[in-house]
Amino acid sequence: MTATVIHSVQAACMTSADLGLIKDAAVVFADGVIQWVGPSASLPSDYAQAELIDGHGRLLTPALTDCHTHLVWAGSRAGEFRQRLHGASYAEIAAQGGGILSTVKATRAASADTLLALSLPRAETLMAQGVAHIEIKSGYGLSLDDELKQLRVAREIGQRLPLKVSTTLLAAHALPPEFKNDADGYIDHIIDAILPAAVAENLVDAVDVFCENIGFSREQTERVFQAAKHYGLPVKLHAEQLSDQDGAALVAAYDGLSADHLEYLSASGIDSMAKAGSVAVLLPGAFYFLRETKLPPIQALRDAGVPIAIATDANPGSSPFIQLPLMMHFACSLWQLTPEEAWLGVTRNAARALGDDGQGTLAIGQRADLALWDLTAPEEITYQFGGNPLQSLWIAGKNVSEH
Ligand code: DI6
Ligand code: FE
Repeated sequence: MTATVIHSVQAACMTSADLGLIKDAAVVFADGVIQWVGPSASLPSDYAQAELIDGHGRLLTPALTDCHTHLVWAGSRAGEFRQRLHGASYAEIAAQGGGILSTVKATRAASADTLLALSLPRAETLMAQGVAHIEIKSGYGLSLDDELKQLRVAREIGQRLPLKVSTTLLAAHALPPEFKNDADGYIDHIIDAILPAAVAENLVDAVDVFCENIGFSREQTERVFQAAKHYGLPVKLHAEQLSDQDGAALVAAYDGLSADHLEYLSASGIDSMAKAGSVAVLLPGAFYFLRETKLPPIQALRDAGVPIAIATDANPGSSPFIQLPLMMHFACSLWQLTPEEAWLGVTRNAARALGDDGQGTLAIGQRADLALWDLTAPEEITYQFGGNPLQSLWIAGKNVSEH
């Protein structure tokens, strides 16, 4: 086994709240796994034969994880952006058959090949920013064939690119026209047809629901969670984005990996999440783009010790951003997350939100997903806007920068 040593770096190990910084560090990996981390001066002599990479004092971190995206879609909603700037609300546009359903129409009309051609560059864009692991949700198909089509494209992205893709079935994202006025009937269809077929093809790593006054009720959400549990699949939830439906407590009761959005999260919801160990996935892109004013309860989440992750929510309607470092900047500038919290939010806590516990840290035994940045301090990435400081990216020990 040939080991690789990246030395003379400032390493942010993400092993503690202060990021576990080591000033002049070396990181050793072999066979795709981290073998050693510590001060360059203490590097064991066993690695004398290793391939050496001089980091020239730059910042080395775990590669990033984008733990909440809707990356596979067709069509554009720029017209709705314009409508909103002329005074219509997101909920009004949805009620008129626009919103999510307009993307459903375009996604249904697109072939799998077309969807792949549209989505692959989005995943490559994230990789170019230092992202090694992304979650991709379905939810723009809303029929058996179209949900499977979206999930197959998501899996295909993971095969075409070196990055890791976790798939999430979000068939309960909106009510399809075929089930107008019959939300319970659609939930039956998800449970009886869509979920079993997706599981049979190994297309599902987790199950999600849009629990909202313009989405699905708590009772309907729970029925989907029961079905997920039957298959041994972990759950997560779009919760408390536009109103408080007590969804976070529900997903916590099912040992959910995460509750996502959370602007309207209550104190009791926070308490349930803390007890269950569910991650709070915050999505500042949607908050910003929908021009929301209600902030997620960040101080209360901190006080309760709920791990906070940050993701793009990349989608054409509420967060048309394929830019994870920008979300770190938004989280800091709009919500006063600290740069340390933003970093943990796209590394260790984001991995945990996908059930990939321990990943997103520079620690022995973890997958060697590493990012080398042309930066001298971690806070620089949360402060600047534009440009791309990524110098090199390794995924499972393979340098993929030239991909
Ligand atoms: N919440 C969101 O922010 C996205 N889905 C959801 O449940 C929006 C999706 C869209 O508008 O297309
Ligand atoms: Fe979302």
